[in-house]
Amino acid sequence: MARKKIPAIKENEVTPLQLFNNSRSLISASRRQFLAQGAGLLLASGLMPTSGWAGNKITDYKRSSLSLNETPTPYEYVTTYNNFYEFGTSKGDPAVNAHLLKTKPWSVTIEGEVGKPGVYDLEDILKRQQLEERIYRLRCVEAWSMVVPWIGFSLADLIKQMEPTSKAKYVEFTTLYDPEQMPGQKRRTLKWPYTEGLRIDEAMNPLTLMATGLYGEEMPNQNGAPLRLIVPWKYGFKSIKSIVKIRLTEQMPKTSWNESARHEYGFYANVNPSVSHPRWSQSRERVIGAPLFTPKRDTEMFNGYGEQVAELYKGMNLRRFF
Ligand SMILES: Nc1nc2c(c(=O)[nH]1)N[C@H]1C(S)=C(S)[C@@H](COP(=O)(O)O)O[C@H]1N2
Ligand SMILES: [Mo]
Repeated sequence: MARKKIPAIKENEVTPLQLFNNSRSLISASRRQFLAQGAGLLLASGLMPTSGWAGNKITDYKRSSLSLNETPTPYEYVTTYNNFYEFGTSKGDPAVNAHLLKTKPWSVTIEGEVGKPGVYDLEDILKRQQLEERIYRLRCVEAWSMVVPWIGFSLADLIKQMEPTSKAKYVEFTTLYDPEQMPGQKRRTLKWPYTEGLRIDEAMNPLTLMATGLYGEEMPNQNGAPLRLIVPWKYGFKSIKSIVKIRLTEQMPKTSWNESARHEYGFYANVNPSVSHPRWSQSRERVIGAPLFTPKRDTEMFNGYGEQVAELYKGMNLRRFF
């Protein structure tokens, strides 16, 4: 196979490539392995665009005591092994295609059972939030996981500012719908726009994060820029990306994955090693970016957050409400 040259890049696009070259967060073994495993082929072939990679540093954030004390998955894996069906269904597709998404300016509609509905500029929302870095494990329903230093703010703070009414029992989130920017939406892989939902007490839990960045930088598009949810005790699909609408409701909202296959993806989707997916076990998980031959990791109940969240599900049959 003929090898193409890496195209020349402009100065303002240089950050991600510098990351690869300087190996800021990498040991060379993991870099070699990354290249060997294919994501690097995208780079080598010049297919990896750089314009979708935010790269801008976030400076004003605190470190959170809620962080895991674990080494994060290398940046390359976090930003090239993604599920974001709006940009294609293969893991490498979002890193290649998500540069099509325009994330500035960005507005978020806040509506439903709130005292302060409206269409807000994300910039204005962010002025009122305290950003924190939280190292959380993302455990995908497909039985793999990664550890990511996310940056974001507590969803609870935003909800309080929205002044929920007494009828607010659930929160519904919606991703942007724009097939020109999100070409995966031209295919009916899921019902678009992608939607997700939480019960209000889950949304108000201090662990629940609205993320705007990772690894000290603004969120790369493929990871859900400019605003995504992270619910660390639930399977990854609950962590909806590129959010344009937050609606507080009295009824349980519909969710894209539940609608597409309700026997496989429940509304709760709590990480639970003892409740199998109909087509595979959930007892263990493949650690993305780990050295070759690393054994799978035992999946933990609630992804390890039982102490903080088990109370939310007291008396519920988690086999039935999966
Ligand atoms: N809008 C949208 N959000 C989404 C998805 C998606 O396809 N579309 N995939 C979900 C799934 S299945 C996972 S595992 C996580 C992946 O997040 P990451 O790419 O940052 O690892 O995003 C979730 N959020
Ligand atoms: Mo997932």
